[in-house]
Parts: sequence; structure tokens; C-alpha cells
Amino acid sequence: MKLYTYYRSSAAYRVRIALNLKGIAYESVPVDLKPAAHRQPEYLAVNPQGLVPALADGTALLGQSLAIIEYLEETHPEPPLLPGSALERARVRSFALAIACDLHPINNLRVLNYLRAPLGHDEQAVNAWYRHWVAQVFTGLEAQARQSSDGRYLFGGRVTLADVCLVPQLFNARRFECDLAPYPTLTAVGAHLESQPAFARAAPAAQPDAP
Ligand SMILES: N[C@@H](CCC(=O)N[C@@H](CS)C(=O)NCC(=O)O)C(=O)O
Repeated sequence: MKLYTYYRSSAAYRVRIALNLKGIAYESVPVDLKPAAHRQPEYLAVNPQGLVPALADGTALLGQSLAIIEYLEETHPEPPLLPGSALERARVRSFALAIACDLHPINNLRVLNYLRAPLGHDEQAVNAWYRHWVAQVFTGLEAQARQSSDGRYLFGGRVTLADVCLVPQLFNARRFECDLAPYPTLTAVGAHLESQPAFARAAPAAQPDAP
């Protein structure tokens, strides 16, 4: 498999974690978001949505990190990232989707760039936007995690899709200097997961395109 990735992309980070957890060997193909390589025809031929990541499995190409992870889950079921019962799976997906659908899209690079120009907001306002939405979503997730977590994993005492989404989002939040003190459960789980080899190897600093 080939993963079209950018070291700091949290959506690509999710897929890197899932690939590592499942022990799937892959080749990294860096797509540099800074000069907007993701908008060039070469990359649009890979992923017409113009976003990173994309996965190539043989001749098949896939975009959207959660669709890719669900594909990996079905094609490489071990170890499972979704639990055994319908209710548990829905809870894990609910947590993951709060990050992937509610939080990440409104703090994405293209949204922040649009706030800068043409809307004309300065860096202080852009950072305030970013931190506001992190706080909104993390507040609910912290309350949920207090109920479900054993302090090491979010659900069921083992790694799930929810953990796979949490760690990259914590990385983003730290990058934008969000105050994480109100979320002790999320940060404790994050600290435990980041020490696991599959997560550590997926970290931005460990990527071949990291500066
Ligand atoms: N929902 C997509 C989001 C992908 C996405 O937004 N990726 C970011 C990097 S984390 C990106 O390519 N941003 C480019 C841009 O916003 O212009 C997924 O989960 O794969």
C-alpha cells in the first residue's frame, strides 16, 4: 500500500496509526501542503477531493481517513479497532465522528486560510477561532471519556478508532497552544497511547517528510 501523507496532517496521522496497529507495511508518499501540492493536478488525479490522506491499495485509490480506516478494518480485521457489539461500536464511532466531522473540518487549513484571506482576520483571531472549537468539542468528549475510559484507552480497555482519532487531535491542539488542563482524562489517555509503538511511529516528528 501507498499512503499519500503529510507529516503534520492529523487525518493522515489517523491512518498511519491504523496501518501500524494492523501491522500493514506501506510506503509514504509525502504531499507538501505548504506550497499546496494537494491542489496540483498530479495529486488531484490521486484524490480529486484535494485533501490528504489518500491510500493506494494496488490500483485502488481511496480518500477520507475514516473511510480508509473502515476499509482497513474490513480487509485486515486483526486487531479490531471497533468493538464487538453494535452499541459499543456506535459509542466508539460517536466519539471518533465528533473529532472527524464536528471539530477537524472547521479548523482545517483551508478554513483557517479563508479566515485570513479573504475575510481579513489576523493570527490572533484565527487562533481564537481554533481554540474556541477545540474547547467546545473537547468539553463534551472529556465528560464522555470520564464515563468510559480506564485512563489508558477511551473505550473497553483496548485501543479503538476513538483513540486513533484522539491522539492526532491532541497533537493539533498542542500545536495551536490550546489549554488542555480542563481535559485530564483525554490527556492521560493521549499520554498513554503516544508511548505505544504504533502511535509513536505514526507521530509527525517520526515521518520522513518532517523538517
Ligand atoms: N475529512 C477528511 C479531512 C482531510 C483533510 O482535511 N486533510 C487536511 C490535512 S489534515 C488537508 O488536506 N488540508 C488541506 C487544506 O485544507 O487545504 C479526512 O478525514 O480525510
